[in-house]
Amino acid sequence: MTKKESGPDYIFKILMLGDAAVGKTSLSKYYIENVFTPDIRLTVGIQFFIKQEIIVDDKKVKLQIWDFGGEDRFRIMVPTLCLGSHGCIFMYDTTRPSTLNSHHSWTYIVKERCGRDVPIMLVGNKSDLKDKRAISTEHGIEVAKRSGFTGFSETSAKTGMNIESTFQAIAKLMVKRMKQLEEQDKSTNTKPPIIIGD
Ligand code: G3D
Ligand code: MG
Repeated sequence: MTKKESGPDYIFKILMLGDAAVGKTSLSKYYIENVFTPDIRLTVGIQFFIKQEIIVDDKKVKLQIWDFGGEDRFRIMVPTLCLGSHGCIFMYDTTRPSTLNSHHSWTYIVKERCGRDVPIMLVGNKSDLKDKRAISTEHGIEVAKRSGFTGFSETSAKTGMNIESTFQAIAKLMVKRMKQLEEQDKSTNTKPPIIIGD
């Protein structure tokens, strides 16, 4: 008899946010397919990616990656997209400082809508473009600390650098948060039901 496959312990929704052309779609695609596709057109609205299974602290985790288009006219959708999100990656382009400066308006909405304890990673992409770099790693870390991000990393959707470890890191933070919520639930749920009218 073959052993029945069990499903994931957790299914997490991760929101990819950031200005247009910072590399959100390229990074998501690389993570799912391990390829860099240079001719990705500007994402319109929203695109979904599914990572079937990763293992985090002995838990099976499935990731739904919601890749937001980033165009200003779609910004109005973000508060709604935040509903039910377990984590968020805010991406900027290490060669364009304006893309880091815009994080305030995005992360404000995420914290308001998803909850203050939802993990948000700050991710500087295009780190392969060494000659064009305009934001140092140190500055990125400083902004992450100052602005209340849960984590920081630098990636390249071209070489694949740090992509696996970035998603693994946010998944670990989300598992930790879920375990904490489950514990809280247990401790507040110890009273047995009362039958009225007996
Ligand atoms: P977005 O989804 O945030 O809008 P895209 O960004 O993934 O569409 O990427 C925008 C452009 O940046 C694309 O170039 C893509 O190939 C390129 N890009 C994305 N990530 C990286 C990276 O890490 N390194 C380098 N060198 N380029 C990257 P084109 O020219 O196709 O518009
Ligand atoms: Mg895109």
